[in-house]
Amino acid sequence: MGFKIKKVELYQVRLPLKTPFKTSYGLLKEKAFDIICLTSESGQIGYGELVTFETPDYIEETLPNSRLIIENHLLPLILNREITAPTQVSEWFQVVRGNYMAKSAVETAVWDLYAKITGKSLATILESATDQLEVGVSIGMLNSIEELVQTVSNYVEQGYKRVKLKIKPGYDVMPLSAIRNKFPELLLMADANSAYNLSHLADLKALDSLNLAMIEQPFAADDFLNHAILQKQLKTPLCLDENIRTVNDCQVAVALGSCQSINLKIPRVGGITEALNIIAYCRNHHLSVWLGGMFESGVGRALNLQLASRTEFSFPGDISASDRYFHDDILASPLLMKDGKMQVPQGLGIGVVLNKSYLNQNNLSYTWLKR
Ligand code: OSB
Ligand code: MG
Repeated sequence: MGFKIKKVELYQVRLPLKTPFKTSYGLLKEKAFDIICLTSESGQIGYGELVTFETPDYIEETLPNSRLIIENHLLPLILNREITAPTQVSEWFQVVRGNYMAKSAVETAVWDLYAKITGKSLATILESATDQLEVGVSIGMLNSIEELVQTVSNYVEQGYKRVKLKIKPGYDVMPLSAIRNKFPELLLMADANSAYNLSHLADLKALDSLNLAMIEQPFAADDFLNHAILQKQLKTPLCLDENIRTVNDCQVAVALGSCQSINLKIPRVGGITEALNIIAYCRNHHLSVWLGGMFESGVGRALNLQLASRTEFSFPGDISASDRYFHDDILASPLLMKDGKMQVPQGLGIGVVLNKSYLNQNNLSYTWLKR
C-alpha cells in the first residue's frame, strides 16, 4: 500500500531556554527550530522536526541552509511520488550530499505519516521494548562550583539517572571532581564538543581517575585518528558524537579503535533509516549506543523516546523532560518525567498532538508547496 505527499507546511518556532546553556563553543539562549508537516492525499499529516542550529558551531549545518536544501533539493525528490516504505526516502535522498539534519526533518515526517496511514504507533514500528524510560540530563558550564553542585543535586532529586557535564580546557577536572565528591556513585560523564587537541593530553588523562562513564567528543569532528590515539591511553571509554554521520563512520571508528560508544542523534545521521543501520552495526560490533539530544521540542523528543525504547539502549539518553529546557512546549500535553521516568508516546504515529493555537499565535506558518 503506497501513499503520496501532496502538501508541505512549515512552522518556524523559537522557544527561549529557561536558563542559557553554555558549551565549549558558545552560549545558547533560545532554540530556533521548524516543524515540517507533510500531508498525504488521504489527508493524514506527518510531523518532523528540523533541529539545525542557527550558527555552524556544533556541526557545519545551519538552519537557513537546511531550509533551502529541503525546499530546493529534498522536497522535489518526494512530492507526488508513490511511497511504499519510508526507507525508500533515505535512498532517494542519497543524491544530496551531507545535510543530514535537513534530510532527517523530512525523513522522520515520512515515517510518522507512514505509521499513521498504516494505523500504528511509530513506537511499535521501531520495535519499542518498554513504555517508560530512565533518562539523563546534559548540563552546561556554570559560573560557580556551588551552583553546579546544587544544579546536579536538583536534577538527581528530580529523578535523572545520569549527568553529563559540558567541559573545555580549563573547565574540566575541577567541576567534575566537585560533582564526583558529592555523588560518588552517580553515572557521570563529560562532553567536550571538540574543544581539545593532542596538546591537552595531560588534561584529558587527569579525568581518568574520576570514574566517568565516558568522555564524549574531545577532539575535532573529522578526527578519528587522534581519538584512537587517546583511547589507547585512557581506561575511560570515549564516545563519539559529531564524528558519526553514517554507518561508515562507525566502521572507521571500530577499525581504528576511536571510541567504545556512540551518541546517536537521529537528525545528525539523516533520519530513522540510517539510525537503525547504525544501531544494528553497533550491536554486531560491541559498540555501546545511546540516544543523544539537540534541545528538541516535543516532536523530536517524542521520536527520541520511541527509538530509545528499543532494547539496545540501556544507557540513559539526553532525553530530559521538556520542562528541563523550556517554559512552554508546542505539544497539547508536554513530555514530562514521572517517578523518575519518561513515558514513551504510544498513540498513532509519533503519538503526540500539536498545540496548534500556540503555534499559530507565536510563530510563522506557511505552506511551501501545494499541488
Ligand atoms: O553535544 O550532545 C551534544 C545539545 C545541543 C547540541 C549538542 C549537544 C547537546 C547536548 C544536550 O549535550 C542534549 C539535549 O539535552 O538535548
Ligand atoms: Mg555531544
